[in-house]
Formats: sequence, structure tokens, C-alpha cells
Amino acid sequence: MKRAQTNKVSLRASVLQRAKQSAFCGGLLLAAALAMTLIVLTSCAPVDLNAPLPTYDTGVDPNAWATIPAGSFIQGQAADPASIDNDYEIMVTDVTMSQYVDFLNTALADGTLKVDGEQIVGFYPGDEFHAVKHEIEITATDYIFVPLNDPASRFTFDGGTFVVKPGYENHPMTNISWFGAWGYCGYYGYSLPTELEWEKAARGSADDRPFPWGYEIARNNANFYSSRDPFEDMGSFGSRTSPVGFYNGQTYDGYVTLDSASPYGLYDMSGNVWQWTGDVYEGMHYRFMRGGSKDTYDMDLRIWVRNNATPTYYSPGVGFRCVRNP
Ligand SMILES: [Ca+2]
Repeated sequence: MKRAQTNKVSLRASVLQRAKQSAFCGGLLLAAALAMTLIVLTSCAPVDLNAPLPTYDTGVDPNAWATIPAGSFIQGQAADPASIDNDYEIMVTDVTMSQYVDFLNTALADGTLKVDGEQIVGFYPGDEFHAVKHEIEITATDYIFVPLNDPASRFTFDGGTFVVKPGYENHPMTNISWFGAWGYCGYYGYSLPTELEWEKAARGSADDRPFPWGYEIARNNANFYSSRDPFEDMGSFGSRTSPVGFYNGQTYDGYVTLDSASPYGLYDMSGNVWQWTGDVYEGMHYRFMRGGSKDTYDMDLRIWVRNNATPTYYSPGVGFRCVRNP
């Protein structure tokens, strides 16, 4: 089995973004040398989570699925031959806030999920443990799906009902752990895509393109760090997600997008949010993500770039989509 390689570089911008929203910045400032202070100060500009949010209907249906046919394709940066034996279907968009909040309400009501302090938790049957150095044992127990009362989450919870914060209904679900992504897909009889399934769906089977739409990336192909989309202001609130399917060739209040679907018609396979994938590798508790995000540089949106984190990790820059059998 191919051992996973980490991609620390691409996590840096996400971490920076998260640091912006944390009280940690004060401590960092004190510790910083004078020369560093200016840089850190810039990155610690206050984030206004309530800054006005433009709302757009992209016309892309988040309930749509695309069929990926069985057969060969070209994998990775080195263009290795690869193949997938069976047809599968994958969501055309990332799971939206509306979809996930519907799940939270239904699954809380039927006992699949429960409140545990500041978390919504659900059962996970555990990973096989190999006691490899640095491997953390994932036993069969309840794990965090989503945090509660986290200002970066785009839903509210009054103790009984989850509600999407206005304007975020058609944005990707974020601030969700791997368990929360895995649990959503499983609840409906779906699963998280393997890395191979994800990659074929993003790239198509005809060539070795680095981006779902082709060989070059422009600012209006995808939502990435400092891409100057209508959902970011690097001088004040920073970067935010865009609605799913936003980069479909529409013009929104004068902002022109390029149609950036993958060869199979999937949107946001590069940028907006990292997407959790489903592989559990032997001797490793880390989970892998693909696609880059609103917080990563354009080159980290290339199809083969991987990122990883522990399955309890959540961030405003990480979401997911599911696959299913036809
Ligand atoms: Ca952006």
C-alpha cells in the first residue's frame, strides 16, 4: 500500500486563518521579535464573522449526483495509470449547510446523535490498531461530529433545533470533523469517496490536467486564498466560502465566473473547502483531504495535492461530499 505523504505547506494558510480567529494571537505577538510583529499583527486583524454576506442562487442543484464510469484514468502529479473497477456516483457539489443541518435535526431526534457538553457526538466503530509509532488508537466509541457554540460554525443550536445562519444555506458545510462527514454519508447509505474515487471524479479520464477544468488557474475559476471573490476581503474579515456551484460561468453583480466544472460536471472540486476522503490507512489514524480551500494558494488546488489531519479535526476550511453505488 502506498504510504500517505503529508502536505504541511497547504495546511499553513488554513492554520493562519484559524489563528486569526483565536485569542492565541495575543500570545504570539508577545513572543514575536520586533521585526516579526508587523507580520503577525497583519495576520491577527480582527475577523468580523458578522460582516455582510452576499447571497446568490447559483442554479446548481446540491441534490444532484454524477455517474463516474468504471475504467482507467491518469492518477497523480506523475501521471500514473490507474483504474476503478465499478461505476459509482458522486455528489455534484459539497454537502451544503442546509443538507447537514437537516441531518443534524433528524439524527438528533432519532438518537443517532447526542449532545455531549460542547459537542454533537456520534458512534464510530473504531479503526484496526497496529500500534505503529505515533499511531493513535481509535476505539469504538462516540466521537465529535460538530462543535457547538463555535463562532466559526454557520449554524445555531438552541438546545433542541439546529438552524442555518441566514445566508449560508447554500454554502458548504464546514467546521465538521472526519467523523461528522463519515457519519452523514453513512446515515443515508452513502460513503466518503476514496482518494482514488475523488481524484478520478475531479480529473476525468481523458488527460492529466492539474485542475478539474484544465491546465491553468485564473482568479475566477475557484475560491482560493486572496482570489478576490465577493466573499473575501483580505483587509478585514478575510476569506469565506462561496455558495456551492458558484464558479459555473454566471456573472453575479458584475463578478464574472468561469465555468469550472470537472469533466463529469462536478463543482468546487478545487478550492472553497478541503474535502474529507474515506480511506483509513493501515497503521495511521490520520485522514486525508483533497481539493484545497479558500485558505490555500492556487497551486494547492491541484488535483493531486493532499492534506491530512486527525479525524477529530474541524476547521472553517474543511467540508466533504459523498459517493454511492448506482
Ligand atoms: Ca477567496
